[in-house]
Amino acid sequence: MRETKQSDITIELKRGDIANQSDIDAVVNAANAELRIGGGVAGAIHRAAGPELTEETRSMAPIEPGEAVISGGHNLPNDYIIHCLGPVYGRDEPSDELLANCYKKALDLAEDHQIERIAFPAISTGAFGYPMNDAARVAFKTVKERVDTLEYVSLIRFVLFSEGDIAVHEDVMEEVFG
Ligand code: AR6
Repeated sequence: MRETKQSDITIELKRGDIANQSDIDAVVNAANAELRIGGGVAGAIHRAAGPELTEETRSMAPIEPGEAVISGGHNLPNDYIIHCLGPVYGRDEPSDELLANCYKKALDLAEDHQIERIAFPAISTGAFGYPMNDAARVAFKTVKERVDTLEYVSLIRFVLFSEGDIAVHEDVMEEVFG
C-alpha cells in the first residue's frame, strides 16, 4: 500500500527529498534541539531555506524531544517549516511516546495555521537511530488516531529517501490501515 484515504484525508508515501516538495504547504524538519543546520533532513532543509531560517528559529530554541515549532519557509517552495525534535533511540524515553508527540504536535500546528498539505520525513530514523519499521508504526498509528479530528489538513505525505525505506513503510501502512 502506497496510499490510503482515511476520513477524506489522503496519506501517501513518496520517494524523494523533503527539501524539494513544491506542491506542499508545510514540510516537517527532523530538527536538532538548537534548531540549527545539521546533517540529514535538517541539513537539506536549512541549505535550501537559506540563512534567514536560522535567524528566525534562534529565538525558539532550544526545544525538547517530542516538541514542535513552526517557522516560515524562506527560500523553500513551502509556506511553512514545522521543526520537530525526535527522540534519540535508546536515550530519550519513552521513545515511542516522544516520537508520537512529534507527529501529534506537528499536526496540531498545521491545523492552527490552516495548512492543507503537509509532508513528513521519517523523524528519528537517521542520526537518532530509531528502527525504521518501529518508527513507521508510531507515525501511522498517531496519524490514524488524529484523522477524524482534522479540519484543514487533507494530505499527509511521507517523504522517504530510498526504495527500501518505502518498502518498509508500505508493509507497516498495510498493517495499520489495511
Ligand atoms: N529528504 C528526505 N529524507 C531524508 C533526507 C532528505 N533530504 N535526508 C535524510 N533523510 P535524520 P534524525 C532521511 O538524520 O534521525 C541531524 O543532523 C534519513 O535517511 O535527518 O531525526 C539533525 O541536526 C532518515 O531515514 O534525522 C539532528 O541532530 C530520516 O530522513 C539529527 O540529525 C531522518 O534522518 C536528527 O536525527
